[in-house]
Amino acid sequence: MNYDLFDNDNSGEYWTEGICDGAVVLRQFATNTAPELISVINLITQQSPFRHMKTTGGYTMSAALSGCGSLGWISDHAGYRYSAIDPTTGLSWPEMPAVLFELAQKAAAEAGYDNFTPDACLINRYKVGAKMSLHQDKDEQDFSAPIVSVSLGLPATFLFGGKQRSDKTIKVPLTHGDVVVWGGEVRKNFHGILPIKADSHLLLGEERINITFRVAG
Ligand code: MD3
Ligand code: FE
Repeated sequence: MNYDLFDNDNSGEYWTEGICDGAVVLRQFATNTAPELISVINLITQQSPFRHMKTTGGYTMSAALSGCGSLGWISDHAGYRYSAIDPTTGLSWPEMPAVLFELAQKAAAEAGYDNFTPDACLINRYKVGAKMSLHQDKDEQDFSAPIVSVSLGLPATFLFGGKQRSDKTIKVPLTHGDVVVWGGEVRKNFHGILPIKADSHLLLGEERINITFRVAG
């Protein structure tokens, strides 16, 4: 692991940890902007409310989903895909606020991806006990672009696996303000989130929110 101290232009300190080729954690990169992120998420979810999607196997996901940007991720009888229309409202997803877009673009640039231009921003809400089982993200069109993820609120244990479900996993703790850039070699690796432990966070209470930015279309 390599640790380096930096300062972003919001005068917040952050440090980087390389997980492996293609995956880097920017610890505390989003801490300073977190209050602003939370307020825009509140506006987004007034327009496109959190909902529990069904898996193709018929299970209801314990994490609730919303999103913004020109594309959002949906799941129904026909399977998983990106859609320009939010099926819950019948309308477009809310526009991606500049504070979200700019945070994602800056984080990607830190990891060596210039001009990252996400068209989908998925917002996952985990209450205590919610989890995300091991899966791959492969509904996007462009796998050369990285995924940028931002963790807010309660801490989580991220499970990071390999190309096959049965590959060994490592655990990566993610706390409020951490940003991870996943690209290249690991873009299609299996990953998941262990059940969120009971606790309370000063800004978000008994919740964890994860924001992921993708080039989906
Ligand atoms: C590694 N979300 O929305 S974000 C998802 O914390 C998802 O809500 C988790 O997995 C969460 O699909 C994890 C980190 C993440 C996202 C995508 C990845 C890690 C990834 C794709 C490939 C490898
Ligand atoms: Fe995922």
